[in-house]
Amino acid sequence: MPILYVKNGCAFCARVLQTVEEMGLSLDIRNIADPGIAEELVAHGGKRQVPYLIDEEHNTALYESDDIIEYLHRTFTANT
Ligand SMILES: N[C@@H](CCC(=O)N[C@@H](CS)C(=O)NCC(=O)O)C(=O)O
Repeated sequence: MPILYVKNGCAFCARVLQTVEEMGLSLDIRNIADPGIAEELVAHGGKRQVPYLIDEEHNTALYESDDIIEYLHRTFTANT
């Protein structure tokens, strides 16, 4: 399951979370209010910035909200 790092009061995170909800996706949402989670984010991505998406199944990690939203649509929209 993809992991999405967020924090409270972050408009960029809210935009991504709205897309996640609209698309009905199951993501592991992790909030950097927890210092251990913030450390985990920096260890993986190299900087403390949210939103940050990790999709190990597709070898993808993204920081920019626009990129994340575009990626979610491209990767998880059914081709029917
Ligand atoms: N261009 C980025 C901006 C992301 C951004 O500015 N994130 C802020 C929170 S809204 C952040 O991570 N600041 C560092 C921090 O809160 O520790 C995007 O669209 O995702």
